[in-house]
Amino acid sequence: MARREETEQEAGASPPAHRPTLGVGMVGYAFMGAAHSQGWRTAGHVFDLPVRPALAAICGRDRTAVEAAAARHGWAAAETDWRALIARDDVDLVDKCTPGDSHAEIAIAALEAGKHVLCEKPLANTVAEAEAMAEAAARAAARGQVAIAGFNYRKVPALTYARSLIADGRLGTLRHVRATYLQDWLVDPLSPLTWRLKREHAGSGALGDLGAHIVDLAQYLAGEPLVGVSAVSETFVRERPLLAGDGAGLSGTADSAARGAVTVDDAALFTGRLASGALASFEATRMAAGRKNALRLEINGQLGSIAFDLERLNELSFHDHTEPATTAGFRRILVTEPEHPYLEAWWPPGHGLGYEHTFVHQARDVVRTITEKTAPVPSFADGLQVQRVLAAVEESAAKNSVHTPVPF
Ligand code: SOE
Repeated sequence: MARREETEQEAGASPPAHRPTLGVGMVGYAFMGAAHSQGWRTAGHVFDLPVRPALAAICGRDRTAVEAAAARHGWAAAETDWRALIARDDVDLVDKCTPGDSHAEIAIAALEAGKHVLCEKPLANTVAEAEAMAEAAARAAARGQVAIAGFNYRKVPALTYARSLIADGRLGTLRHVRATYLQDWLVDPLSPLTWRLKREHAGSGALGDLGAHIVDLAQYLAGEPLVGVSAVSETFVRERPLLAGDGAGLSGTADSAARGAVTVDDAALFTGRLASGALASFEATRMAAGRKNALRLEINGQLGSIAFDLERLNELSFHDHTEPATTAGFRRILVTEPEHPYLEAWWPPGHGLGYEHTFVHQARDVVRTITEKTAPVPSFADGLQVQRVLAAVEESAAKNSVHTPVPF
């Protein structure tokens, strides 16, 4: 870590000067790059951290675009070669925000160069890549380096709190996990063929993009792994217009007439079994008209249930089944008290947080993990476990692609 002390001039009015810095180098500057930038920029201002994240350099292939991103998001320098970014003395941690096809190569190179790594989800495009990353992370851990997978929704205070309720036994033995993640940005068949729709770049479609989140959350909240799955998936729109320009956002602008093949799923539905025997169901789709970012979870146990909806992320519904039936029922907990996870540093009760705060919490946790030398969570091993589930889902969906008629 750069033990360079920042000067008053560099630090500005806040956060407090003379704190050592953790130099961050980010690869990628589109949607996730912008979200992670906000996290790194804000964490040291909101949380009382022993070292302050310093936005050392950002990297992208297009010089003009990456310089614009550096200026917009507050990065001190811009690089066009990720190897040069990793080699910089002022970079202690490499944050990977590019498509999955480059995760393994860059993350492993960064770890071997002695840097800490934060890598966006899904950890990789294949199990083999994720295994190589987990092995590199284990070798690096022995040298005191940290490798963390970017499952940011674990950092929603209501979900972190739900995890503690479940770990404390408030739900008793778990019976059901029900998880859906619904978006609608591919409903329009003329929405163009971005990298997210190409297997060679994204690995899979809604499954890896959205399913990875709910698989991770199910395992994180339940505190146990999925041990078997059965799946169906579909690509409803098999050809889409080619992209005009680089299409950094979700959908981008379509070119005129030319079409290309969509090589990933639009939707994946699967059921599974957790190690304890609880049953789980999952639905990940970008074809749910009207649903923008609807991540919903319900978990039922012998003693109670919790329910969560990302579109109302400051709330957690909790039903305590040990209460008299006449008064029991789901009640809404507003997760904005200073005693709730991460809330001690934010606004007074009821003032609420949003999507971007998950990235601030992620940055805070990465810094604390490095400085307090605690085990990284979620680790690359956790990311690998999710990758194995995604691969099992794809395998099962491939077998189920021929519909077996059900006799009446
Ligand atoms: C697009 O579907 C996307 O940005 C995902 O890639 C993110 O992981 C999710 O948090 C929001 O939706």
